Amino acid sequence: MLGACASAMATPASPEVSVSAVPDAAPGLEPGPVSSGTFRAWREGATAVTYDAAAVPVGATAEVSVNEAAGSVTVKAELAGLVPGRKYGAHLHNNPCTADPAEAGPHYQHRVDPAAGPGKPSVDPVYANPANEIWLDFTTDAAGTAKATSVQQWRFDAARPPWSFVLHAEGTHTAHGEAGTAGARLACLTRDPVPAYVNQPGRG
Ligand SMILES: [Cu+2]
Repeated sequence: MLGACASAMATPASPEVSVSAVPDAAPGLEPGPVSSGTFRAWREGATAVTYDAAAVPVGATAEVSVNEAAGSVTVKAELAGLVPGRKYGAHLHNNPCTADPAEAGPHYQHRVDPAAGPGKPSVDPVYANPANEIWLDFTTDAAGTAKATSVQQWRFDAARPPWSFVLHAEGTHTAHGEAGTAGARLACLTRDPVPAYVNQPGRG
């Protein structure tokens, strides 16, 4: 299944690279608690883009909500307009969406895999697992809708919050050497930004 990793392999997976890319994309902003969008082909400024309209049709929708509490985070995704009865992989990734699916970067990791780096995604199940990353894999119902939830006993690092929700062609793999990979990147939703002080009262 290593061929399925192709897009991830091309990703700048270094945390340093990803973090430095975010302030340019959204100066003074951080991802807000609820983000939604309608998938379209890429256009400048798009926040919901489909890279494969056969698998994520134009007009399909996604909403992602992030609820951070003391010592925990709950992420919920709701989707509609997808291919009925189809399995998709889905995760939160580090960077906002662009015209290039790879630019969403690697998965957000609570404990960052020290072996990962540019062109070298984290495929070690010690780090690439659904307790250390936000996996939201789902199978659509007969109407093409789905819901998924991930609950973690940790919070996002405010210095490097996950900026995107990416849909993949396959369910997420778990074996060593391919853990976290899920085939081609089909679509991407950038989380809606809010001023950084909104969620940090001490800075307001
Ligand atoms: Cu992913």
